[in-house]
Amino acid sequence: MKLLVALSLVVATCFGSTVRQQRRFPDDFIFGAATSSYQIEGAWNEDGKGENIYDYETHNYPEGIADGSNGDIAADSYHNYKRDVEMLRELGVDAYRFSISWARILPTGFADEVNPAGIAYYNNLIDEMLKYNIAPLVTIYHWDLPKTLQDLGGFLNPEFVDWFEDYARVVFENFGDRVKKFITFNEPREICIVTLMDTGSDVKDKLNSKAVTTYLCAKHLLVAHAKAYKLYDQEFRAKQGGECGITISVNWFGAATESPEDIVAAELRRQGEWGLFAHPIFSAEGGFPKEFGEALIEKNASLVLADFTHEEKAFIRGTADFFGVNHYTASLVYGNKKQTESFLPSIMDELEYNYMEPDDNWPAAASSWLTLAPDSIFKTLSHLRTLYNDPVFYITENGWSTKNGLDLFDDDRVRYYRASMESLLNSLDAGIKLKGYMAWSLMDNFEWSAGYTERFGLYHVDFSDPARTRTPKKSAFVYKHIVKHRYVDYEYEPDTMTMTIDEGH
Ligand code: GBH
Repeated sequence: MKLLVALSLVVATCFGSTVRQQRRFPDDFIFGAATSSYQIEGAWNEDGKGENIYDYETHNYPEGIADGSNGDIAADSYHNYKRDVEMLRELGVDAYRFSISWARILPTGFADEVNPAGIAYYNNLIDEMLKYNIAPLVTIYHWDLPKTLQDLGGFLNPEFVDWFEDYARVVFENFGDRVKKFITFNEPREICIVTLMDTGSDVKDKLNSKAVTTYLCAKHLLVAHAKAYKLYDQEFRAKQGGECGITISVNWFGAATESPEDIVAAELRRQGEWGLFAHPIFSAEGGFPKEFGEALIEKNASLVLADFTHEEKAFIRGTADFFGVNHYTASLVYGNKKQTESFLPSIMDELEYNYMEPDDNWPAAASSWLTLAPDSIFKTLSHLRTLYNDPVFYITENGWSTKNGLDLFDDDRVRYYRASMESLLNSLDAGIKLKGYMAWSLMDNFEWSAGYTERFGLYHVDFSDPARTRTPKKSAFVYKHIVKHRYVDYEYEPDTMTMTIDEGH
C-alpha cells in the first residue's frame, strides 16, 4: 500500500513536471522585485534629506491617508538596506528595481547642492547588491518631488524639464558606472492625473481643476523624459554602456462586447489612460494619440492648449530603449453608458469617458481597483507590440494586495503570481520581446493613500516593531521556486517557512 502511494506520487510528480517544463522561462529572462523610495526608506529628515511633497502632504493632511499614517519611517530601508539585499538573495532574483529620492540627494531640488550622505546611501545599496550579482534597475522619479519644486509649480512649470535634466545628470554621474538600466519616470499617468489626488490636501482645486493641467503636466514630463534620455545617450552611454527607458501603467481595457460602440469606447479609453504618454514616445508619428486628440478638439477641450509643437513631437519620438510596463489588472468598457461619477473633474469629464468595470467573476484583491483578470499581461503586451512596432518590454511592476495583518499564508497572492507567470509565458511564446519581470513588491510598504492598510509585499513587514522585521510570505517561497526552476510548479508547497540563501546567491 505504502509503495503504491509512493509510486503514484512519483508518477504524478514526473508527469506534472514534464508537462510544465515545456513552458520554461529562458535563462536570460530577468526576474526581480520592485520598491520605491518614499514607500520604504523612512529617514524622512535624516542626514540632510530635503522635504518632498509626500512628507508635506502626509504631515499636513493625514486625513487623506486611510490610517492617517505616513512614510516617516516606513520599512526603514534607509537603515535596513542590507537586510533588503539579503531578501533579494533569499529569493534568488537577478535584479532589484528601486527608486532614488530626489530630495535625499538634492535637498533643495536643484543640482547645485548635492547631499553626500544621500549619494552614499545609494552607493552602499548598489554596492551591496553588486556583491551578489543583483542588477540595479533605477527609477529616477517615483513620485516624491522635492517640496521646493512643487512650490514653484512642479510639473506645471516649463522649467521642470531643466530641473529634471539636472537631477538626472547627477544620477547618471554618480551611479551610472554601476547601474545599467535607468527608468526616467514611474507612471506618468499617475503623476499627472492621479498621484496628487491620492493625498489629503485638496490639490484638485489647487492645481488640477482643469484638464489643461493634465495635458501640460504630460507635455512637460515627456519633454523632461526625452531630455534625460538624450543626455544619457549623448554624454553617458558610450562610457557607461547602459539603457534608459520609461515605465507607464498599462492595464488592459477591453471592449465589454463586440459591439462597435464598445470597441470605439475601449479604444478611446486606452488612448486616454496610457496612450497619452506612450504614443508620443513609442508611436511612429509621435504626439498625443490621434482619435483621442480629435475627440477632444471636437469638444474644444484643453488639449489644444497643451499640444506639442512639431519640434517637440520629433524631440520626444523614439526616446526609449525599452518600454517598462506596470501592469496590475483589467476592465471592460461599455460604450452605451457614460461614467456617471468620475474621481476628478478634468480629463474624464472633457472626454465623457465611458463606463468600465471588472468582470464579476474576477477575484478581487484588498485594493478596490485590483482584480485578477484572465491573461491580461499577454493581452496588453500583444496590443502594445502591434501599435508600437515591437519594442523591448519589461514588466516593471505586477502584484496583489491583501489586508493589513500577519497573513503569511497568502494563497490569493500565490494564485495571482502563478496566473501572471502563465501570461508571461504566453507572451514569450508569441515572440514578444519581453526581457524581464519585477514583482511588486519586495516587501510591504506605505501604499500611498491606503497607508499601511493594503499590503503588496512578498515579505511581511512588522510596522509596529522598531526593527521593522521582515518575514517571508508563502508567495516569496513560490516566487523563489519559479525563479530557480524557470517554470510554474503547481504542486509546489514550501515545506518550511524558514528562508535560506541558495548557493551562488
Ligand atoms: C503602482 O501604481 C505604483 O507604482 C506603486 O507605487 C504602488 O504601490 C503600486 O502600484 C500598488 O498600488 O484608489 O481607486 O483612486 C499602480 C496604479 C494608480 C493603482 C492609482 C491605484 C488608485 C485608484 N495605481 N490607483 S483609486
